[in-house]
Amino acid sequence: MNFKKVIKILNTRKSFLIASHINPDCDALGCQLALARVLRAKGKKVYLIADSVIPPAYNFLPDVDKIKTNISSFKGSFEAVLILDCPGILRIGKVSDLIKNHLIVTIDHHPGKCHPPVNLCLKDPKSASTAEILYRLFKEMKVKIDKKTALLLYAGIATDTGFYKYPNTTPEVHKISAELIELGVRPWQVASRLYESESLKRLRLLGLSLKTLKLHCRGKAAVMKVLNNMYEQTGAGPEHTDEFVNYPKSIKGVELGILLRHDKQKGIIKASFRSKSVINVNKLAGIFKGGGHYRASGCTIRGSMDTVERMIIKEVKKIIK
Ligand SMILES: [Mn+2]
Repeated sequence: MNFKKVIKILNTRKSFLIASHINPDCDALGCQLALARVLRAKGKKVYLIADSVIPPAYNFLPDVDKIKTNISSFKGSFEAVLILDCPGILRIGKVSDLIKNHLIVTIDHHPGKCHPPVNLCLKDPKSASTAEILYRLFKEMKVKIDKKTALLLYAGIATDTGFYKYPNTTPEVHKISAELIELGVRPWQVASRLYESESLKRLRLLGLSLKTLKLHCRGKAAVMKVLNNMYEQTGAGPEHTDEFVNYPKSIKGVELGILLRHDKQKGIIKASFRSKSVINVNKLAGIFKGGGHYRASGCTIRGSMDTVERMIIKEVKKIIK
């Protein structure tokens, strides 16, 4: 990876807008916040923005409440845009309206090309998380990583590797994590905030959703659904469905886990795909103009739940013969 051009932009420009993908995960948010801390320490002006509700599970990330989510009321001028954990403008929602005619840099670990227009694309699909790329960038910049920045990077690395259990977990991932722990991160605290801080309404939503589990393709694919009436019954929302997709994937013999959920936007179904090993779900999501990684991807499809399910299963049957 060539960090030089990115470092030059970070050093010479004075103000930045930092964005990430819609429906942000811990890597996306952790990276936005970590880079903002480092730039602010260098005396730069930084705006953080996201066109999404921030999942309440990530409230423990330092300064996550400083990320502005009201795009239409955003006022601020900046010299460069940094898009993190995302290949470019097609995945950042309405933030794309704010950045026309700006210098755009993307830093990402998803496979495939950056979405134009982008002036500089720093990509490393071999990195398990964007936080891992940022860690290397900070080293290259000779930044002294403080405890809060260490926590933000650790949160991204730990969650994007499924807490060190997905196939992207390399020795390098452990070495970087070890250093972040030496800098003061408490792994159990992060795990506890993420996995032992469930809200009752989220668990009730999960309970209803689990009842919809259905196997396809001789047990090799599993579909789980979250419907509007379940949100109504439990008081939970789409922002509480993070990680639900791991349940269909967790069934023995299932190679492909699928989560279909109603969204706040009417007539839209959000689909998430997870592959245990051999199925490339980045390709599957691509059929529906979505994307992601080899083993984790998603897309948004217009239509009723039944129609969308049929469309997806039709494609899945072509993949799992
Ligand atoms: Mn990521």
